[in-house]
Parts: sequence; structure tokens; C-alpha cells
Amino acid sequence: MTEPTVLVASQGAVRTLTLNRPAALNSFTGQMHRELRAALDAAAGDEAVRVVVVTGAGRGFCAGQDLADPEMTGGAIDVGAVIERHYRPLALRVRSMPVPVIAAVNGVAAGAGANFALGCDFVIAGRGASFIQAFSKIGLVPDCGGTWLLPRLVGRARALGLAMSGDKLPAEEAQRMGLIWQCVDDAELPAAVDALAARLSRMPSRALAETRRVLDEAMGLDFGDALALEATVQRELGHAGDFREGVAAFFDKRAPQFRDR
Ligand code: T3D
Repeated sequence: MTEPTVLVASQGAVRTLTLNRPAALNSFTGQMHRELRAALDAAAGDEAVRVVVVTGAGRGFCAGQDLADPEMTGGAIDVGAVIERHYRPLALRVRSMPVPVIAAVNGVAAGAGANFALGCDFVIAGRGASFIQAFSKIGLVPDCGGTWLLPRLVGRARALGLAMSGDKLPAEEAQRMGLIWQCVDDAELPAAVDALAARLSRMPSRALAETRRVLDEAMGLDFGDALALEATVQRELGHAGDFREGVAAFFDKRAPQFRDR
């Protein structure tokens, strides 16, 4: 039997997916894409899951496309078709998860591996981790959402600099420029991720997923249309159980028990 390329573990409401090809720095193969998408779909469909964490086995997070996988690469292969078949659905899946997704970046995140992490809702990286837009070094442009994410996260000048140079950006610098949420000492990464995941798991999942959606959507709207979008979504959430529970818990002076997905 072949080794799973994605390990799945649950602790309470937190589902952890570990990319598991450490000898190749967890670079993406066709098999890994299929297993990762299946694991994300399963987490999305499981009401008991309220947070997803993605991380890497060994010393790396993910080195992007496995440049040796015959299913994915090679001169005769249509790279655009690979993106359509694997990376676009992966990036869209992460962006449409009904629960928050945390990338626990334990080591180097390169190419599509970097942008897969940056597409998650929170990126927490160990101090020894780094982010590399490796595409320019092999004659490609950023993919897995990088063209959309990078300028929005750090502005055009830094996005272009990172994408054109392909330079390694240490995690500490990534935090300083606003590319990621947090950089912590390597030894503290698991505890920092656990604490954030536990906190998010007690929050209203549906409102968090809607927060991601409206923030992304509002970036393409003018101010008036963004206000209209806010009204539409608040109207829907205002009829939902979590809003009633949140307000009731506030007046009862107790911790809320959110259930909506
Ligand atoms: O179809 C398509 O191609 C389109 C899709 C594109 C999406 C993309 O992601 S394009 C970008 C692909 N990724 C890269 O170009 C990154 C390549 N890797 C590196 O530049 C370096 O490995 C790192 C900077 C990430 C890490 O460097 P270092 O010195 O810490 O480790 P290393 O020695 O280079 O790598 C360790 C092993 O992992 C090594 O194998 P070995 O020699 O011990 O047997 C290396 O070959 C392997 N490895 C690392 N990255 C990849 C890889 N094997 C296959 N594919 C990789 N991307």
C-alpha cells in the first residue's frame, strides 16, 4: 500500500491535515492534490469540525509543485491544464471552507506551497520558516492565487519584488510586512496554533466564514456597494441561531455555545 500523502487527525473540533512527503519537502504530486482535496471536502462536510489546520511533515511546509512528478510536469505537459485541474480547485476550496483554516508553516513554503499557505485565513509560521515565490526561477508566474493575494497582502511594490526576485523571505520579515499573521519561535509553533485553533473553534463558524467572504468581495466593490453587501449579510446572520445565542450569552454573562455552520 502506498503511504498517505496527507495525514488526517482530529482533536475535538480541530481537524489537522499534515502534508506528508517530507523527503521532497511535501511538494505537491497529483496524488497529494487528490488526497488534500478529499480531506478538505471531508472536513467541510463534517459538522463536528470547526477549525482546520494545515501543516507539513518534517523540516518543510510545502515546496510547491513536485517538479519530478510525471503526472504534473515535463515539457510536453499543458501547465495551464495542471493549474485548472489541481491548483485552482485547491485554492477555491480553501477560500470557501465553512470554517477557519490555519496554515501552521513549520518550514520552507515555496511556489504554490507558499500561496496555498497565504490563501488560508491565518498563517502562523515558525521563525525558521520562509516564503519563496519560486516561480520566476523556473520561468512561470505566481499561481495558486498568488497574483491576487500578494498585492492585496503587501501592496504592489513588495508583491512584484517578491514575485520577480524569487528571494527567500524569512518568516519574521513576512510578519513585519503583513504577509502573514504571526511568527513565533519554532518550538512554540504547535502551542500557538493549538491556542488559536481552540479559540476559533468556540467562535461562530458561519459568521467567520461570511467575514472572509465579504472582506474578499468588498475589495472589488465601491463603498456604497460594500455597505449594501454588509446589510444583506447582516440580515441573514441576524436571523441565525448564533446571533441570538451571542446576544443571550452576553446578557446572561456566560460563554456562548455557537452551533451554526
Ligand atoms: O505543472 C507545473 O509545474 C505548474 C505548477 C506550478 C506550481 C509551482 O509550485 S512552481 C514552483 C515549484 N517549486 C520550486 O521551484 C521550489 C523548488 N525547491 C527549491 O527551490 C528548494 O528545494 C527549497 C528552496 C524549497 C528548499 O531548499 P533546501 O536547500 O532547503 O532543500 P533541497 O535540498 O533543495 O530539497 C530537499 C529535497 O527536496 C531534495 O531532494 P534530495 O536531493 O534530498 O533527494 C529536493 O530535490 C527535494 N525538493 C525540493 N523541492 C522540490 C523537490 N523535489 C521535487 N519538487 C520540488 N518542488
